[in-house]
Amino acid sequence: MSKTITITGAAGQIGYQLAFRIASGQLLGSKTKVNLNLLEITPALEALKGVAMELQDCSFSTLGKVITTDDPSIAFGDSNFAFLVGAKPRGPGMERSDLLIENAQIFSAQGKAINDNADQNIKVLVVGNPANTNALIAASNAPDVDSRSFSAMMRLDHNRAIAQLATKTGSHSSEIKKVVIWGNHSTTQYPDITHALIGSQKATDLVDQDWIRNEFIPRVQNRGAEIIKARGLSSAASAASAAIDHMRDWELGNSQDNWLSMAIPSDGSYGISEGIMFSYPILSSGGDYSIVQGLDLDEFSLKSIKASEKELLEEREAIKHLL
Ligand code: NAX
Repeated sequence: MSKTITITGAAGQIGYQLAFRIASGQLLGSKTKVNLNLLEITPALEALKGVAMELQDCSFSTLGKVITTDDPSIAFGDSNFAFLVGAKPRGPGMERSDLLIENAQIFSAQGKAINDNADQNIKVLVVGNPANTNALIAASNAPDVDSRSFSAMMRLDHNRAIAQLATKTGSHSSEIKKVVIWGNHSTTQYPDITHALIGSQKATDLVDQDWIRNEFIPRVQNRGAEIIKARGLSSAASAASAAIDHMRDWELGNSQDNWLSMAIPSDGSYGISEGIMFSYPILSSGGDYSIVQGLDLDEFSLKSIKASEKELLEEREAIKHLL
């Protein structure tokens, strides 16, 4: 069996991690051959060639063909899985609205290329920021592909929340279940541990509200900035790892006593406006996902979720001409 996987921005920091992990079988296992279609902007094609040469030099048993290109219609040709990582970074003096619009153009073109060239059952994960709204734009420019095939990455935030809770409680991350990140991949996201379990104990019995509200939540919301301060560069290996976790669990399913956090097109669940790419607690099985329904949300949770929804609605308003 072989699958075609597209990575955009493949010569960038995250792309450089992602390509090798996927090529070595860490996404689809050792029995599936992967063909990699790597997309970059024209000035980065030479660097991308170098990435392809290194991939070749690994002699991975799971790697099939590697294509390098600056043409989205080639990059998304027959693609089964797409990681949309390449995006325009925020430059000095650039407003958030300019960033939204510049990226909107990239993701509308890529949405069209997916529509016209990819496998119709493709799964798309948008990593490039502003990820949720970029995913919305890509989905709305691919009218022949089910919008549920598009998602944005919240898994890094999800993994960060688990790691913080594990450190605080002296437990291992593998013991922690039912953590959720609601909303937007931005500082308005709501990391929620009100339903979380550590082993068989409720997380909220092991940590106090003061820590949750004044340390845990802001720490997870601002972890990206903390990494930049320490490393001088933004998160890359952890982001690539989270991207693989997201796509693998979506395709292969996750343990049904645990939840994922994925930004997916809202269907109105929990009173969130339909259509925006909102992160919910998710269960995945048989290559499809569902939103965990019926959770009790306290007043603080509802307020936090609504604040993130408001930001996503404002982002949608700023790029509505491209939808
Ligand atoms: P880099 O600047 O290292 O790499 C981005 C690459 O994308 C560059 O090589 C660039 O040439 C390429 N590119 C730009 N426009 C393109 C286009 N139209 N088509 C194809 N390629 C294009 O950034 P990196 O650190 O890899 O981060 C990539 C994106 O991920 C950024 O937007 C970043 O903000 C975002 N992140 C999202 C995260 C999430 O959790 N959703 C976390 C990590 C990361 O910050």
